[in-house]
Amino acid sequence: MKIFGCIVGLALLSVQVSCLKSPPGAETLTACTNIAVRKEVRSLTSAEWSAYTEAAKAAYNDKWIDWFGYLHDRIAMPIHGNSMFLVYHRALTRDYEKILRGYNPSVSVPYWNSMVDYQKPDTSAVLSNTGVGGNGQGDGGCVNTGFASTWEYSYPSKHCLRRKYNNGTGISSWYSPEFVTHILQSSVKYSDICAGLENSVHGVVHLSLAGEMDTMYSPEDPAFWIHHANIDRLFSQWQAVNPDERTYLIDGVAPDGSVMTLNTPLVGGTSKPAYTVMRLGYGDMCYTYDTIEKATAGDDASLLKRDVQKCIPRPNPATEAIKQLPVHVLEKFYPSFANGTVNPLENEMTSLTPLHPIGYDGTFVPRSPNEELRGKMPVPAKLTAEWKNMQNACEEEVKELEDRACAMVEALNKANYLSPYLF
Ligand SMILES: [Cu+2]
Repeated sequence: MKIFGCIVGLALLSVQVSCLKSPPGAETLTACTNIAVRKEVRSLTSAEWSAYTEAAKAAYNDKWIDWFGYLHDRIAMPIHGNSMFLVYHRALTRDYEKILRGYNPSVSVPYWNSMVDYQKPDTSAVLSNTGVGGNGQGDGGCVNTGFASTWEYSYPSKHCLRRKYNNGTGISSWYSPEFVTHILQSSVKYSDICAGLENSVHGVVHLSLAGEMDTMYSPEDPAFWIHHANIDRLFSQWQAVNPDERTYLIDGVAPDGSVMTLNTPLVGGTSKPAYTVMRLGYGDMCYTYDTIEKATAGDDASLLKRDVQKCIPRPNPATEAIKQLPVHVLEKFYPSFANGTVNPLENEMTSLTPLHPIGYDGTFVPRSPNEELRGKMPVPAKLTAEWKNMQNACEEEVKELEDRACAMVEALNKANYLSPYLF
């Protein structure tokens, strides 16, 4: 009888058995005794942020950043445009985190929730002097702000840290929390969430920051790691919505064109099979995310703080707004909101306090059609031909996703939905 990984619980008169489907080999992965919690980069204390940047600087001085740029470049083809993408980048980000923890064991890689910056990414505090720095300057396009402003790399040849925003001094719109919520709720298979994230948030942030970020040695930009921690967070949340089914769910195409399985070896200097990185908190994957902790601790993510005057929980205006969309829009884009089964983990409308909260008393007032104060949701930037080529992306898959993003924005604007993340 196989009881490993099963949680046996009594529910009323019936016995409910919830069983994680773990593959052969996974039983050798031991539970971590210490689990690091990755937090949003803006929610770190200044001491936590400076510990992180000091560890990153030490890794830079020891040429680790050059190494990661070289490694990622050398294996660029097998790790993008197929089902290796999420699992490989999870392993890579964890390897980087372990290097940093060698300098300071208290450090974790923070994640950058770039979705909340989607309307005007260049104004994000993350891209400022107190964060990872901003746009490159002058002919060389060297970044002269942020903690890596003096960094120089030797791979592929001697150069500074470069960025070149895709709109000159600005950056075109990114993917919104609304769209990522859609991806989280509508992805059924591993290959859905893998391609959905790779070709939306992942690609657009990379190519619009440009400089190092639209090359295959992009790990040389410190933005790479906090961006990939965010992609991994979304993958982890999607898994955690239904751990029994999704922890070890994998499908799609492997780098060699065969079917991706849990035993497909991760590429890039390791022959470890994919199953070794599927379950957070086990084996080498000794970390989690603050959003997962909050959701599983029973914090009702649909509620923000208490209303101080009335002493009652205050509904999250972001979630309230989206729930009031017409039923046909909900059914098309937000199946879990439509059928009332939403799990906080598949609702990105709650992971960070909206920049511009509305309806604090809990009543949501839709924007009137002629209200000029707030803009309509912008359509996210599209992947460029060069990017798709470099990433080995499936043209039809990308087009389907971008059309869906466009249709979602149109439907929400038509319903006079007011995104709390718009200026
Ligand atoms: Cu990559």
